Amino acid sequence: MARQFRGRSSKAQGRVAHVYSWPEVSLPALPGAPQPLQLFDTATRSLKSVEVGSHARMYVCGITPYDATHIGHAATYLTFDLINRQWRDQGAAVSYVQNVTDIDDPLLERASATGVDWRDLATDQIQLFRDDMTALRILPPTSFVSVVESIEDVAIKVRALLDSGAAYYVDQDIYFDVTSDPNFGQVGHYDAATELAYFAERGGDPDRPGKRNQLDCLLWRGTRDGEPSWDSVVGSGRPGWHIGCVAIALDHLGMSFDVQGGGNDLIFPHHEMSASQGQVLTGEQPYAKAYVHAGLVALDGEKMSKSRGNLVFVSKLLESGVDEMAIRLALLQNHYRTDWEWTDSNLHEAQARLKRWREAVAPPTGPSADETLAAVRTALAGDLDTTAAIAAIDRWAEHQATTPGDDPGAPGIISRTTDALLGIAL
Ligand code: 5CA
Ligand code: ZN
Repeated sequence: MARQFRGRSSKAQGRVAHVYSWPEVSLPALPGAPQPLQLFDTATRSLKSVEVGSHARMYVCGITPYDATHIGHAATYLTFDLINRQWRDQGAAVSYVQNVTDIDDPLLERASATGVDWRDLATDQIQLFRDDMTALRILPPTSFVSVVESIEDVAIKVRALLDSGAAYYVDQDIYFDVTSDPNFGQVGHYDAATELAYFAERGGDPDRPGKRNQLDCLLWRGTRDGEPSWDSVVGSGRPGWHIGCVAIALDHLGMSFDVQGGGNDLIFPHHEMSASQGQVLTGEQPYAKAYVHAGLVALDGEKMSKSRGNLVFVSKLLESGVDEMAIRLALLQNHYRTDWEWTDSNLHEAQARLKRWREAVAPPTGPSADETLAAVRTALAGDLDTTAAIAAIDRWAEHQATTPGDDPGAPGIISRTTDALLGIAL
């Protein structure tokens, strides 16, 4: 059983420790000109120029801290790390916000099933995630924010939705009325049957009596015996899933931020509900300028997921002595938008490639690297085409192996290119 936790709102009491991000990664500067970034936007179903000027703003949905960090999580956070690196190469300052869903049904269920206090489970898993992100050289968020530390802000948003008529009570719980947003459905573009199926599969309760619409989602769950709850401006209870992300995104980034990110399992309902709630709360549009979604990683033919338990953990691979840069390169060998399968041969290919690259940059001279750097930049600027970027480095390494070049700056430029743009330290 999850131990009962009753507390006042976190900020009011200052009881909840702030969750800390992980260490900064230094980025070498590169010569030449960066390229403007284009990304596939789920909402417009097209490639979109993501022009950020001197300041970029990105929100990426964070983990629910149990069973972290599997290779699927790592692939998703790596995708947004590449975007971060593209913007940094352009000289932009990046406000990068990531949440931790440290209060939600799946976390409480796992804690209860394993007889662990839900807070201890979350704390341990967040630390594991930080360590894995650090090992994989993922740039840390500028704000790493937990839902528990944001409960007062969440409750204020729920109160505002109630006051405007966009939210209503069902017994002691509060729901968002999806018809309050005329643009609902414009992130995912799914038909009604698909929306309903995803909603039911991904944490929704379409058939609860008393709801106005089947797709209306929970904003606030009133206190239940044996469940943690907090006192707030909407009474005692705990936040629903989507509104936690909305509160954190709006408080730390504001509306119309550049990229909302996550795996493609979050398109509906999570990012659809987030966009709607943000738009209804502020009366402004859009919630995010681009919605970018990473494909899902599978193992043995099925999506890698905590509920199925078919997981490959980053920490286990590291413990078994696998080079962290080989794990990163194995992930980069797949285009972020396609669903793909984790296999040993993918990892072996990455290990062999990493060895070739390291051998190629070891000599003091090499073939000119200017074209290679430009090709890597072009590939990544075109919707993060990592396979083309890797092929460009492969060509340079192959050239070096067959007819070594005499440019004294070249190996250094190649190392800095893989480091700054791909995050691979050679
Ligand atoms: N806490 C919520 C988001 S607010 C959540 O979805 N948490 S999660 O731990 O389940 O997933 C964290 C991130 O990893 C999400 O962006 C999710 O889309 C992504 N993810 C989960 N499973 C996979 C997978 N098999 N392949 C790729 N990405 C995945
Ligand atoms: Zn989220």
